[in-house]
Amino acid sequence: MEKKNCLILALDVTDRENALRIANEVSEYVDSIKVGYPLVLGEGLGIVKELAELAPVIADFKVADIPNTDRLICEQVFKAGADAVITHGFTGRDSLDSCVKVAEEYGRDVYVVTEMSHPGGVEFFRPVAETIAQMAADAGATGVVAPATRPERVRDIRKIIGNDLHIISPGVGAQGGSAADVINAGADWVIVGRSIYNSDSPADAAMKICNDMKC
Ligand code: FNU
Repeated sequence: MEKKNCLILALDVTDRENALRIANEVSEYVDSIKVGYPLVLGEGLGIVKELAELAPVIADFKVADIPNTDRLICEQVFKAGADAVITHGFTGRDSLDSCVKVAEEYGRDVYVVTEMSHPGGVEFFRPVAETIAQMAADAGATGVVAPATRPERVRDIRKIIGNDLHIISPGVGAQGGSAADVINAGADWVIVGRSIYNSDSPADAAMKICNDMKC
């Protein structure tokens, strides 16, 4: 993904019409559009191809299965036109290797969740976040997902992965995080959903976040 605005749209609406309207309105401000279960379960995987005409698509399926199933999932995701996939890391190195291998075959990207951004994200992830980040680096992942709600954790994770891996960071706005703070802490991109797609003017909301970050 090319870095222009440091902003990724989390497009968690559930219908095609709204999805395409919002994506069109904000496309000049975002470097990528992240889709997940809400939209894909609502409209089918075909929506990925339509959105990919506007911006590279990150498929946030938090892939977390045995290596063979992970391989099958990643193949479907990349065949559908996604530029990147988000996987979990707690399933272990063999599962992650499987995703990275498919991504390499297709020339696509893999981001690995380290510690999640919501309050419950500290319960199980906190003690293993650094280990998962190190594994992501060792496995040759493109980058990691780390919480904008805890910029200090983004700083910790940056120390582990160095500058070769990217950090994409959700939790800005609706979850309480600040885009500028987490970019200053070492994130490459912020991922923003509700603050943009629930706004009366998604384009203005996206532009304001870009201006705040001065990325
Ligand atoms: P918004 N997301 C997240 N925290 O919020 N993929 C994580 O730790 C993580 C994520 C996603 O709060 C979440 O599913 F790994 O409305 C949603 O799509 O701005 C988006 O990031 C945040 O949406």
